[in-house]
Amino acid sequence: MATLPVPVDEIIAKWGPHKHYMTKESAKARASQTPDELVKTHCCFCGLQCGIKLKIKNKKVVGFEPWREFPFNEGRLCPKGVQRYMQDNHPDRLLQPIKRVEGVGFVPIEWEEAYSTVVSEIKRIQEQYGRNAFAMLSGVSLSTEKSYLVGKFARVALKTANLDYNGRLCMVSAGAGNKKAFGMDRSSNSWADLAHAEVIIITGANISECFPVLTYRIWEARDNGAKIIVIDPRVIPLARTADVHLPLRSGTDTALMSTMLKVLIDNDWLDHDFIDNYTSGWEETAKTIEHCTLEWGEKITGVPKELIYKAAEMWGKAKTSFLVHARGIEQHRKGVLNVLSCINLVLATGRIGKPYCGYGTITGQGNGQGGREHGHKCDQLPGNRDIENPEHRQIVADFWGIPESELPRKGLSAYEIIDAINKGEIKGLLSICFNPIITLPNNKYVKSALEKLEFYTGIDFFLSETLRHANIVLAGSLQEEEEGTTTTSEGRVVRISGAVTPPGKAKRDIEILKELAKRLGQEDKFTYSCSEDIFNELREISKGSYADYYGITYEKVEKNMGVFWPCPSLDHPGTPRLWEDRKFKTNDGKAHFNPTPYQPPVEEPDADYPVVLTTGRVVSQYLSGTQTRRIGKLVDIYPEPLMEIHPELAAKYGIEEGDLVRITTRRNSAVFPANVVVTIRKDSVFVPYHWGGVNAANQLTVGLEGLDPISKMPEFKVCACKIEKTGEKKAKDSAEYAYRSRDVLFADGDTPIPN
Ligand SMILES: Nc1nc2c(c(=O)[nH]1)N[C@H]1C(S)=C(S)[C@@H](COP(=O)(O)OP(=O)(O)OC[C@H]3O[C@@H](n4cnc5c(=O)[nH]c(N)nc54)[C@H](O)[C@@H]3O)O[C@H]1N2
Ligand SMILES: Nc1nc2c(c(=O)[nH]1)N[C@H]1C(S)=C(S)[C@@H](COP(=O)(O)OP(=O)(O)OC[C@H]3O[C@@H](n4cnc5c(=O)[nH]c(N)nc54)[C@H](O)[C@@H]3O)O[C@H]1N2
Ligand code: SF4
Ligand SMILES: [Mo]
Repeated sequence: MATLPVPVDEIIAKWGPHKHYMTKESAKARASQTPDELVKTHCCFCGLQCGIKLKIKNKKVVGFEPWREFPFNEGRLCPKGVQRYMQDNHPDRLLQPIKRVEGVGFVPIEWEEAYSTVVSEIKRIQEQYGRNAFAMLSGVSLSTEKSYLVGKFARVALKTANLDYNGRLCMVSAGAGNKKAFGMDRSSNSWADLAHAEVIIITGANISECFPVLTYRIWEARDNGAKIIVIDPRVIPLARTADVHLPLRSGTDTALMSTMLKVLIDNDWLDHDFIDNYTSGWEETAKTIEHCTLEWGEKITGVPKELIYKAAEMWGKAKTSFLVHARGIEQHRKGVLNVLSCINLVLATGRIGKPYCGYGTITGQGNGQGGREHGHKCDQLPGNRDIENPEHRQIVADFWGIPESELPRKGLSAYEIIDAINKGEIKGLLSICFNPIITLPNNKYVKSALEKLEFYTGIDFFLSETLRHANIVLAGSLQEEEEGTTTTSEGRVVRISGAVTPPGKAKRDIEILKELAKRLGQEDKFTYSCSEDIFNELREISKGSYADYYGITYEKVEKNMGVFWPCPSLDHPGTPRLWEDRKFKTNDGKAHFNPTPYQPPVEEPDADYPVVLTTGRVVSQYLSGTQTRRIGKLVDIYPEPLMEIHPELAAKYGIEEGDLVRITTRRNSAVFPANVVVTIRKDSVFVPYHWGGVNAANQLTVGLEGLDPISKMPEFKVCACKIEKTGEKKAKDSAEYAYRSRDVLFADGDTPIPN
């Protein structure tokens, strides 16, 4: 279904330029108000989940104060954390449900009409095409309670197998790697250990921009004498002060890690005791890298062999070390192999499960950790249980009061759901906390899927670009409008406070899901009176599982400012450092080495598409930008997507700063202003992906063929492109441009409607 056309100029005439929304002055005026109350909670953005105090005045969030006692961030916040409160009371907030009326636009409706239409459409589609023809997409900006509830709602009320979540774009390669190697999916240590490690490898993680508050732990480590190794095709801010920076070509991480491991073997910088007693698979893995000489590594990765050797020597000779990575190595067709190649390096030197020794992926979204444990993945049940395991199925079915045979089996992953919609196999969709038209790769395919749906509804507090395609949008709640918990990237369960109530007629997400479940005939399975009831159910259900929350209660979390899972009993203190007992959760109780043969990316540069395109983030914008592109001050920092390009590559194409450049891949073309910087490889360009429509980086990225065969994660980090100057220059007022472009969907002319 196409979105309804309203010219952009009309929108601007009605809503004004973006500064109309939240000016610096109004922000200042708000911040200076004396609050009635300060509520301790956590940032709604990245996985670090910094502690913050929200200022409440007249039952509204009007500002923030640092929460200095919270042990991770000790009051520190990044630009997004500082500005997040401006989403509250934002004029774009959805204040009641809206429905699409062809030829008119979206019109406000009452909840009764919204609920009854949604439920009758769900029933119609499932009766006509089968239960699995109605799918659900979810997200892990949601609290753990909401994530758990979504999993139960989809399986028990919707009775569909086709539920998946946005962690499919984010956490799943690391999750699958962790499970293969350790039998459990959590980073091994709290960040406190990082500050005392002798050597730190940071690969594919732009910590300064994406996890800004973690930077101070790295600085602390450096003050303590640590050597820092950064692996990234760009000279990211941390690389500028690193001891070694390995500027590898995107998509070559296993080659780099295997070459480093070979150096460790050749120099016998190995922990034989650990390898012999606590691991399996070493001989086989070591054999597969015999050919990975420094010369081979240099050829594949483009990193000088001396640098690879230097990094391996630093790592090899250290007594304590920490390796962290994020999406730079994970968002690849071989993301799981990349993760395993990092784990091999850690295991070979036995530096895990000891003080100041650790390994971990830095979770992305606010609840990237908690949300990936409790069952809204297509192959997972709560407690990180396996939906195809008969024993696991029985435990969960018994808790939910349904026969095991009625519990749906493994469904399609996020992008496969889009594919199935395009193929006509899925006809209806309910989304919550996901904006796939901006964030899934080759997004033309996402748009065509949305146009094919017979019925689409979603729950959000803003009208996202994806929801502009919906039939009905249900006005939901911000993080601070509902009690709950999240689990930080360290594995620490923390409390989210319901500081305020949703504005207007908007409702809490949990209330919406409960009401839909009731109308689908399952009221007795969703009788929670508060978020804590949901948490208590998931505590019980997770008992004895791979993600054991049983011993964690709201009271304990509040008292201790967080509890690390696993926490199997009420008197258990929680587990900040994993594996001290060397008892891994794999079938043989050992940590597993895995062979990680080098495979090239789906697209290598060639004569037609000679340049490597990689995508990622900037500090002031968050994910699809639905939230951060509405906060004027964050827009001012970085108003529109720019294409980073090295001066030498730019010169080859006659490109100068501010020139508009057309990037073309095998899927599509898009135009971005050039940002000529020396901080990127000479064969690559980088574009951040937080914008929609003509500015979406995901017009260009590799779709279905780039999915990792194990994790189904897309290959966002590498594809082949060609670049050319358009002959035009960047718009003068980029803030105005940013506002306009926010509302232009696709180059083919269709435009959205205002809220
Ligand atoms: N400001 C901001 N912070 C965020 C977010 C946000 O949107 N904005 N999102 C949050 C979320 S959900 C996530 S997942 C995280 C993401 O956090 P990160 O993964 O740190 O962020 P990215 O920018 O996606 O990618 C990281 C780096 O990978 C590098 N890279 C590209 N290709 C390769 C490769 O092949 N190998 C290696 N080794 N590196 C490569 C890029 O140059 C980039 O610097 O950030 C979280 N924090
Ligand atoms: N090219 C490229 N694409 C990428 C990436 C990349 O590096 N490059 N990174 C990928 C990664 S790591 C990620 S995590 C994804 C993110 O992709 P998405 O999850 O699609 O992005 P979000 O902006 O988080 O979209 C979430 C939506 O949920 C809403 N929302 C937030 N909190 C709540 C809540 O509590 N309740 C409700 N009801 N709604 C809520 C927001 O308003 C927003 O509209 O993008 C991926 N896409
Ligand atoms: S570092 Fe992450 S959690 Fe902390 S304030 Fe910034 S966005 Fe929020
Ligand atoms: Mo993410």
